Amino acid sequence: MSVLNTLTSKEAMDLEHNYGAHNYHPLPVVLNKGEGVYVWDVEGKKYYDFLSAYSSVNQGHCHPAIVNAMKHQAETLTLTSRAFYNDQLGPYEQYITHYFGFDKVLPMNTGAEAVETALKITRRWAYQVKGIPENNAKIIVCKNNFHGRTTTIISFSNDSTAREDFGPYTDGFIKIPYDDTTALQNVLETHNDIAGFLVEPIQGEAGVYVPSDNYLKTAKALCEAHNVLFIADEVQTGIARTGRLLATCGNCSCANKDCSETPDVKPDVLILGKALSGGVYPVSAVLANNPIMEVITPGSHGSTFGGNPIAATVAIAALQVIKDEQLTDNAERLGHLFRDQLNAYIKNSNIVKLVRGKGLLNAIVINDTEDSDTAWNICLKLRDNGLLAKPTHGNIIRFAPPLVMTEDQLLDCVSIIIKTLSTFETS
Ligand code: IF1
Repeated sequence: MSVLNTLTSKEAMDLEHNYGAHNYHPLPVVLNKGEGVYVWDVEGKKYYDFLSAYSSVNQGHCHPAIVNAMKHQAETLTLTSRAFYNDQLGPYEQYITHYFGFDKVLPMNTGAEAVETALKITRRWAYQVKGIPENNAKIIVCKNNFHGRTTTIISFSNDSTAREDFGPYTDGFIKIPYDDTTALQNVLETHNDIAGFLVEPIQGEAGVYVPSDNYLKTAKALCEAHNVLFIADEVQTGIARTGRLLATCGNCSCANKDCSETPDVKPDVLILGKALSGGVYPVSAVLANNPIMEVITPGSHGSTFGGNPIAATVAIAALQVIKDEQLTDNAERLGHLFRDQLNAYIKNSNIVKLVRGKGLLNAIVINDTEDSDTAWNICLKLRDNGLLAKPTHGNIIRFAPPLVMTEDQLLDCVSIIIKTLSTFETS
């Protein structure tokens, strides 16, 4: 331990470079501590975290209620596998199904595993309930989606970096443009072998692309009319991130006053991950009602770690923090403040084209080409000025701080961002 604690940033980065596969290109900063909205690097410099581990740390770093739940359970019982019952899983299953308003949950670990689980449930439902002939079931997905990195999931990605030379790919997916209900309707009307429609309520990796107002509601209605399952991947958008408990804001328990302004969309299959644990442990889940979830029978799906006692106890604590600290409302309020402040700056800016997002899932689009290094350089400068963010698609910077931020902290962050951007203005 003492050796690790005395590493410099340079030494830590060299070790990762020499001994780790090169599957990432991290911003050069080496972190060793987090608390609330802050992280610290090994040299002791403090930063605002504006990525939140891709919206996992919504409840803030090392939230004491979540960490204490984990500590207590880690000292009591960690893993039994599902070969036996454990005393934490049942209460968690009851808690999370009541929390989101579904009959049943299937617990997994990572987001990609939960997406895979949803695809398997959807296909089985298509054969056993809808009556599609064997091996014919198709699932509609959207262009520029991001749902994870398993072989099947990258089969329906159109990001060449994520899929190149990993073939042969899995069949059975039909890709349509995002935010296009006409395209969805066309496919639904011309095919009778459609099992489901898998969609992100806001496309995160694509650059925080928020669809038009009635998109999800219309898409859900079309699915319903064609007896097709509406599958919402809320791995990134869920758990208060967008100023709603869920970005689809279905039959949820969110106390948001503005909730009725957004059309209610209740997914048939809901996929959660990331912030379901507040970022302390890999916990994901698929929720559905009985007529769908009952297609899963013993032996047809599972995972050694899925539904383990630590995950169960941690997830209850993480969901309870969302309610206790009213993080949905905070994300909504601070999101408006953030976009208002940046929009005021953008009026006179030639380096930033626009800011978009919902709640505290936002992005700015830099006025340069996708292959330019401007956004990367801005992120390096933001780091120097004490705020960590990461570019996506070259010219877009995502801003997703923990939802426990205060208004004063947010205004401090806005001034760091504006101070940084202004050094890139060409005028
Ligand atoms: C990486 C992005 C975020 C997701 C949705 C499933 C998963 C993710 C909607 C899979 C994961 C991640 C993974 C991370 C980068 C990241 C990401 F930039 F790619 F788009 F969050 F913004 N569905 N998103 O966003 O979850 O298996 O990773 O637990 O490095 O791949 P996972």
